[in-house]
Amino acid sequence: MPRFLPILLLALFLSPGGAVMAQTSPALNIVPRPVLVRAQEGTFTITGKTAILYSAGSAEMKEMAEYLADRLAESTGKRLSIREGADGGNVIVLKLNGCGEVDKTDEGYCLNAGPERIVIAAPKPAGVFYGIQTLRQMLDAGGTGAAKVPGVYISDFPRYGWRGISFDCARHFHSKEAVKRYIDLLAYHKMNVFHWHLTDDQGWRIEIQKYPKLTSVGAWRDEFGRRHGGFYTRDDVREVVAYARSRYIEVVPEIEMPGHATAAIAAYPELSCDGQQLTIKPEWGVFPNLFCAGKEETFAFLEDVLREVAELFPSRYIHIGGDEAAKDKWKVCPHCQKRIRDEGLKDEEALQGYFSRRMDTFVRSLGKTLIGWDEILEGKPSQTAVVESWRGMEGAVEGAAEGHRIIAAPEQTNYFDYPMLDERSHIWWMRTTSLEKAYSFEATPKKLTPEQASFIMGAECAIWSEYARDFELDYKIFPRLCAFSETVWTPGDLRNWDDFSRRMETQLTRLDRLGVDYFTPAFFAGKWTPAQVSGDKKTLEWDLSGFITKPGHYRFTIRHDEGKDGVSVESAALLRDGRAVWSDNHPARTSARRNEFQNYYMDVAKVESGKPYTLKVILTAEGGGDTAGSVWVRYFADK
Ligand code: TNX
Repeated sequence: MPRFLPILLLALFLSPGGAVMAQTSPALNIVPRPVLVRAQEGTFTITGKTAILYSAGSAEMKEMAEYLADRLAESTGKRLSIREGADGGNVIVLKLNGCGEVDKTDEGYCLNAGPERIVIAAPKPAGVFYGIQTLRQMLDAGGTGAAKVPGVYISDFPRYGWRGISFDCARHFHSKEAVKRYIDLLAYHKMNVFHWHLTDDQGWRIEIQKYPKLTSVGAWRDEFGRRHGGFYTRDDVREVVAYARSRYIEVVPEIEMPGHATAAIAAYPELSCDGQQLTIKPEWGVFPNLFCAGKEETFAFLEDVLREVAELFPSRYIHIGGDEAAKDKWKVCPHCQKRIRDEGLKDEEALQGYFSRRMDTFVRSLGKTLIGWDEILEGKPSQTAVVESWRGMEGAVEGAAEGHRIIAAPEQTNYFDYPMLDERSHIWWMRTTSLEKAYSFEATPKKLTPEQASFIMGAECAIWSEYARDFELDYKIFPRLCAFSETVWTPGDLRNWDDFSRRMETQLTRLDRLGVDYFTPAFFAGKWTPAQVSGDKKTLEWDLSGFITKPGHYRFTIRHDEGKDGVSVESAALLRDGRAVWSDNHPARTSARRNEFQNYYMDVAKVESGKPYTLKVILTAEGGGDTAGSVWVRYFADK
């Protein structure tokens, strides 16, 4: 008898007969937590003879059966046979039919596991797909053994229909393979939207046939002497969309306008107000390079682009960004000023309203619905426009009051580019978001009326990639994405931080199995004291032999801890056997703000074991040398 059975039977006994019960099995530890989990007698064992059965006559269900067979082969090493039907012993049955409560949504399912068979039933294929994810998590639970499923009845459905991530592939390009891997990880957490941030100041990442320079020029930049960039061809996009679709994930493209447009303008300078030639820089922030709202050519260009985008993405939506558009250039542009006069607009803010209303009309003419960041509210967009609230939840409250549908993505809890609390930020002003804070997110503000609340479609978390190359994405996204997935799937009254953190112990072993390099604290490698650094420039060395053990990426963090003075770092180098194998000579400092730090990244192609590795840092204490600090190391596997 499984260890948890007595507890569950007790819970079952205590709960009112027939009612939907909320308790979850301690040994299953599914994330996001299902609506109802009830233990049953017996255990199902997957053997070489187990077959997967699917509803007759459905090509989609056949594909689903194949998907399940592929995933089970990964986790159990056994490739199961597949056939049509619903009967038989030692079978996993996937079938399309209703099962009570879950029928209220398009994505609910029930899973019934007994000694003879596992049945996953759902009114729609998406539900069957989520039942499969639950089954995968049961098999990946580590402790239970990869081929055994405890007897259980699960009835489950999502709280929100929009459960997404906003994924920035513009600041740093992320390979198609990386994108597909995240799509799989989203599916594992029952998420269904991949909001693809494809254009920004630092890069244009999608091939547009009519404007080849967007990618030949706009997709590349010099990053401190190294060429960085890349883009997705039309075939890449089709491949990603199809891959996501087979995992019930809608890919929503975002083409930013009028701001965050430097890369496009670098390719086609005539799109800006002053026509100046720009270069794409590897610097972050808000830039004044907007598409010109006065010239008709700009609109013709953007409409051409969106026409191609609409053709490539079957999504019902197109995201046009709209955030952080600094209006300096519009203020002095004769074309924009003429537009303001001709259209009787109040000012440049109203001009952005004009801009987004025009794009809204065009997007609707393509048969799609526009989404914009909460800034678009200032321009009074049409009623159908969806508002994505990122500057807190004010945009959600205001937008819902005005009758707009809402996606909640408040930066305070949902931005996973912000460091975890215990890591601290290397930029003193940057917010931090702990796992617990991510878990506390609520997509529906309490002050909404029931009617307003019905406009909340759901939510997104976000990974902005100014500071994230491929190998660092896992570390930022996980485990916070697990918390997020539960905030959008699980009913609010079933959410509980202690219960979640307990289930996360199992979930982390699953992430290990999936090769996810989730957040773990860096290792302490050494420190400096005021006595060591006061006075002139000093050279400090710390032994890192114990840390540099395998190829991959290493991050060193030089951190100020105590004292009123900062330090200026002239250079950092890694020595192997006394000789530099890596160095970074760009000046950096950690100011006296407590725990401010500098990160350095080193790519190690090969490690010579047995040789001593030393980190050598040349630095000068500022002021009177009242400063103490420490050095931390973390390893990142290649992704
Ligand atoms: C704000 S969220 C932005 C992004 C940045 C992000 C950094 C939003 C609509 N705009 O452009 O990458 O902050 O966290």
